[in-house]
Amino acid sequence: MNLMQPFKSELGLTTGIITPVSHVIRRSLSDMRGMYADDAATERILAQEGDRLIYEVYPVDLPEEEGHILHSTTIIYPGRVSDEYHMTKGHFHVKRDRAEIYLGLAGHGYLLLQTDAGEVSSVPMQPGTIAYVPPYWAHRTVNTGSEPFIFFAAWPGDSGHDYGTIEKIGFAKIMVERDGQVALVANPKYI
Ligand code: S6P
Ligand code: ZN
Repeated sequence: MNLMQPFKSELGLTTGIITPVSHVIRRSLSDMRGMYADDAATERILAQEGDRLIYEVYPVDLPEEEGHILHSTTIIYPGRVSDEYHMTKGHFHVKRDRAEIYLGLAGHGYLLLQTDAGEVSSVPMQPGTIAYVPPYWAHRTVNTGSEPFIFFAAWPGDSGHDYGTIEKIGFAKIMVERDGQVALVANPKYI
């Protein structure tokens, strides 16, 4: 057995940054082409304003193996593409029965979940909210506020990430601003 030594990381509760920084995953609008409902709006923003940063992930460096508990923070910057709020790509776990825990640290948003059968659930999140992603649910987070939405996540080391299914079919519902309110509406592009 290869015995790992105990260690710790420091989490900036207001910044969401975990140190030491092993690596940072940055997703810009161009990384999410085709994921927002309004493709024309995506292309307009890219042409007129450039490639805006949508979210960043700060992971703790650990082996992606059974027995470990992977953990990270996600910072979703505020904004919209047309009327649709900034969000993560969203994924199923490759091992579909692997659950996950999210803890809201700053800002406001929603956890959107969807099953293989297309059932959708939405969980509002604010600082202090512990949101549970049960086995078999794809998950995406959305910043519906005007500040960065920051949360901590922990999940089993052997979960794996399946992005392809969501890239192909999308989420059945999207979070948009309608008449100044946050609304969960049918995704016109959902297959
Ligand atoms: C990992 C966990 C989160 C996300 C992160 C970015 O299982 O759910 O750390 O990776 O919020 O979202 P995505 O969908 O781009 O991985
Ligand atoms: Zn996950």
